[in-house]
Amino acid sequence: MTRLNKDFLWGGALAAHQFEGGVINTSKGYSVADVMTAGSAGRPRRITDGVIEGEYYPNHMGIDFYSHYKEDIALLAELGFRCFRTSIAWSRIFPKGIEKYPNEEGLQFYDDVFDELLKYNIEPVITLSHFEMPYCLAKEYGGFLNRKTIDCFIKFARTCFERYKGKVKYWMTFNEINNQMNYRNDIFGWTNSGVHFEEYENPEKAMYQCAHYELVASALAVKTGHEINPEFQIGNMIAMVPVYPYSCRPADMVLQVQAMHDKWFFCDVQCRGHYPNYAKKMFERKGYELDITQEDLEILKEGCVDYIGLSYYMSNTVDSTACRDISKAVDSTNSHSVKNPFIHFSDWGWGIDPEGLRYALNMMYERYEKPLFIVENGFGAADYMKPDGTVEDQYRIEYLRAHIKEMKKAVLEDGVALLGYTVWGCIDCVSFTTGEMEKRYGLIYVDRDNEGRGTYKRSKKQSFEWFKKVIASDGEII
Ligand code: BGP
Repeated sequence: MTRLNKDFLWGGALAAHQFEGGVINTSKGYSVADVMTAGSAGRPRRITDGVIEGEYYPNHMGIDFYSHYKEDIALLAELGFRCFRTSIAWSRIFPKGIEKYPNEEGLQFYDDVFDELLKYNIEPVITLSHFEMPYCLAKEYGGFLNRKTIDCFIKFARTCFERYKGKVKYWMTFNEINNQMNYRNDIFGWTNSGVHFEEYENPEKAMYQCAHYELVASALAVKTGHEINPEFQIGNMIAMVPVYPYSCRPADMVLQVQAMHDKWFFCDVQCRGHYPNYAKKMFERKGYELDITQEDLEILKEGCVDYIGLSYYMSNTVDSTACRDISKAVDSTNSHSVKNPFIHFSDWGWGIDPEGLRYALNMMYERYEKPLFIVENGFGAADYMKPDGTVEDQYRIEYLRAHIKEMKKAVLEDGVALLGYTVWGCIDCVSFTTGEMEKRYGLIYVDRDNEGRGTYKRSKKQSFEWFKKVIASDGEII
């Protein structure tokens, strides 16, 4: 058997802030992502205090899905997509995050998008918050460092669940909730929690407090969703970056286990409904007395996820004998991180490791025995459109092929329960980390450059026809 089941959810993924546009001249409020400038020539994105005139904010236009959604969804249907993952921009529904009533124009937009998807039998897979907290909540409330933000999130989640209960079955709470473990990199704390952790006396402690409130918000959303529609499948979403020991030196093995704790932390709570012992011990050791109530612990218990959504792009490696400046380490969450000599790296330094996907899926399934859903995997490259309008992205085909092969082994040989696979950035969009258009992931090219120039015209890349065949053959022809 080399085919996956007919009900396997093949598709693509995007996030509201990276492709919708429709920020200016609509009723949408600014989100935390909307106040981030584009980076350029290796310079990181900057988080500005509000929207400042004269600065360039690439997310404001995205690729203008807001006005192209019918054309775009028709292309996804042509690919044979069975699902499409996107997010609901929180600040389109509650522009400031604190309003009493939701914004009807925003709600209607997603009704239109979901109706269009369902017209082609494409199942919407929806992330409630993909780095899209209303800017006002971050600014006025201090984001998830404030317990009140939980209520704001739940009001938003409840509104979405009630409004779309007949249209959406698959949900996820927060995108890559574990990114903020990397709290030294400002954009992760900002986009996950609306907080600049480095401004706090103990940034790590601040991060764990935010993490707790977010975990409570996530569990409460799962509970609320199930009350509204017991048929809902509500998952979490983590960035899965498996860590390898550099050698079989016992100290490397122990280090790998410790490094993986950072990767598992959020997922452990969301899947098991309680804090793992290694975290409790760490809080104790470091003297972190967090605001965690008995009621919170009950909520965590009652709000375990139905499935685990994951992104997979790369693996990392740790070496107990190496200890470097954390800001220069390959993985800035770990000072022992080193380059893996057995894998190649993309132009952006992301380690290409297809077998790591099989390894990760096995590890996760064995740990939790819950269905998994690969909701992001893809290859960022500076694609070139030839004068005749074609884009030959053979390197992307190779990347996806290699990963799909390993995914199939995990399902067909190892017995991992997997709901589906969505290619990240199936239509070119604004890159999250760089804020540029140049780092493209799409099967569909969009004529827009780093400065926002271009016609927004969509064109099929070479990978378009290839992926279409993969889906049509249930993954047999890759
Ligand atoms: C994940 C995010 C996405 C996405 C992707 C690729 O971390 O969930 O939003 O952008 O990574 O990252 P980038 O665009 O920085 O290459």
